[in-house]
Amino acid sequence: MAETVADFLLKRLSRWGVRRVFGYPGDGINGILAAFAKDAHEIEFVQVRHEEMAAFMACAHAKFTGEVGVCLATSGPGAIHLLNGLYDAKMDHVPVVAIVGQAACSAIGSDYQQEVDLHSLFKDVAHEYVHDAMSPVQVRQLVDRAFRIARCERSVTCLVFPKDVQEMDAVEQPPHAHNTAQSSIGYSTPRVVPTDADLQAAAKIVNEGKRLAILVGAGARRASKEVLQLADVTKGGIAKALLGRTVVPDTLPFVTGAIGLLGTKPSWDLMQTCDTLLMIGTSFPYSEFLPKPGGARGIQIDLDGRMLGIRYPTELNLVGDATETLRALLPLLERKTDVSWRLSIEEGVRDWWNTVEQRARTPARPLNPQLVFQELSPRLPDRCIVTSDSGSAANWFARNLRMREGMMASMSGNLATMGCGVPYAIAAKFAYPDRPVVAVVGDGAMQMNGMSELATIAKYRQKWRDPRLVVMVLNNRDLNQVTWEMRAMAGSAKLQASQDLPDVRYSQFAESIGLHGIFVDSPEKVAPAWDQALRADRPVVYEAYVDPDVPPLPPHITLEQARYFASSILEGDPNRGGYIMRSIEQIFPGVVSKVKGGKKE
Ligand SMILES: Cc1ncc(C[n+]2csc(CCOP(=O)(O)OP(=O)(O)O)c2C)c(N)n1
Ligand SMILES: [Mg+2]
Repeated sequence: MAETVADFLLKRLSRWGVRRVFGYPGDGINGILAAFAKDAHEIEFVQVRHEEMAAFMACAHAKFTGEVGVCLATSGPGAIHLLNGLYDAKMDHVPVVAIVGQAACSAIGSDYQQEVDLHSLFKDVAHEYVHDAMSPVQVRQLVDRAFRIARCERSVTCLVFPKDVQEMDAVEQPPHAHNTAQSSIGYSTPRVVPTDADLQAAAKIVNEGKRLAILVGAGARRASKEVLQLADVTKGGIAKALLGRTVVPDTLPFVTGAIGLLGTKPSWDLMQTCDTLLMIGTSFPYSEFLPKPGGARGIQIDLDGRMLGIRYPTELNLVGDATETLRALLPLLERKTDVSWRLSIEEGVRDWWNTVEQRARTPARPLNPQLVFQELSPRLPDRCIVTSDSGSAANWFARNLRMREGMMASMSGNLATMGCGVPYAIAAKFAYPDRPVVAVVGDGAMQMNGMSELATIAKYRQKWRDPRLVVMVLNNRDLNQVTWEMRAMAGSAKLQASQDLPDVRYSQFAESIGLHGIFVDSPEKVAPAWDQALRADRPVVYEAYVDPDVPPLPPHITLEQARYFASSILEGDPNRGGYIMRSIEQIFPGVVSKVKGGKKE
């Protein structure tokens, strides 16, 4: 039988190094699935529960491996389902190629079954490259370009294969003739370094400063050594954007940890008191957590020139790879001998870890969510990979977990979408079957999609050499992060209609599909349950039945926000009183009584 376009497509993907495609079938891609059934390639088809999960997994694969992630969906509904996961990849700047089916060319334009205008659908998310395969001659260059553009733009590209084209005879080698493209395989990452003059200018600014704050993001993840050398020479402190959590370990005394709403107090202090800010590979969005404009001299380094100079009015914006640029910059820097700034950072960091510990040990009903993270932190296995969903878990992931050297961690950064925690963990397990993986996920996200992806874990778990995959669910019966955002930002009471969640027994569900389930509803069970989960011979759902009234407060909560909290709760919040009031009072003594006074209670 002649080789089909679909056969050739898989062969070409193999040539691009693809070993795994995350997808879901449908008759719009039957030709491609038929090619998977043959043995002519070495690509594994991973079946998910929902196409959005396939896109999340492709995104996570790219984040954890640096390779291009690939997802596959059928025409119409399947293609539509991919979108959110693809936006996650686009917004966090990782390469993903989406392959989708389409109605046959012979039917397109007739309002045919499942015929959706895929160009319009993908025109934004895959704007770098979205094309239809209209002829077998074209397929080679389409695949080559989709991969090369995804790699060099670190973005999403999309290939659309009409059904009839998938089954046509392949043309491996387009004729050497007019109207053809002669494409090839391969992409090598270039060395991108600013000019000498720019490096000199950067060195001058750093040398003239006395108090350097270094902020690193995902773009610095391969520059750990250089970032640490920079901190050593300058005696600066290092804060980390969420996606840069593993650039430098939290075990170092001058690493202030996460920044932003989910961040730490020492990161806040670092930014408020520095005189020089050096941002490396980060597009951390919240400017209010950076120094006041004019308060510090700023330099930014990013591989993507479009991301420069948009978060802080930086004096110098350098296009460059983090590692290469720092290597070129380091010899130009003067070694600082005054360590007073460094010592003050270290003191703040020490105090902060004590605060975190204390907050985690504060009793709550029935369990303080912070304790679950606090006990996990020292138990995180070496080389583990941690994924976090969006929700209150992200706060504790950012603040309570001390990441050590050799670990990896990720989440949906710029899109901050719910539902990524479990699919990211699955992709991590496929990419590194010999490494333990821990996902921290809210109950809302579990109900949204995490529970169904547990079935994917049950389906594939035997493939993974190290059986350890723990999905920790924060069962707080609430869309808690938003509940708190409403209280803190808008001064609104909790709206039960939108915020309350059904109480579901996730641990029992896990057991019912062949995984282990552990239910934890009191402080003394937390640590032994982690020991059990991290020793288990199969994936585990660790269900923590926690108190929704523990506030994930921003590190530098303002007086105004504290007043908002207090007044919203007095205005008739169903969870008023108890822990919430105590925690506000702890941070701002007197606020509650003042607000109460104003309300004549
Ligand atoms: C797809 C999507 N829908 C809605 C939101 C807004 N959102 C952010 S966090 C959150 C609450 C998450 O609830 P849950 O998963 O239960 O975690 P919790 O905060 O309760 O720990 C919501 C609704 C979002 N980020 N993504
Ligand atoms: Mg919840």
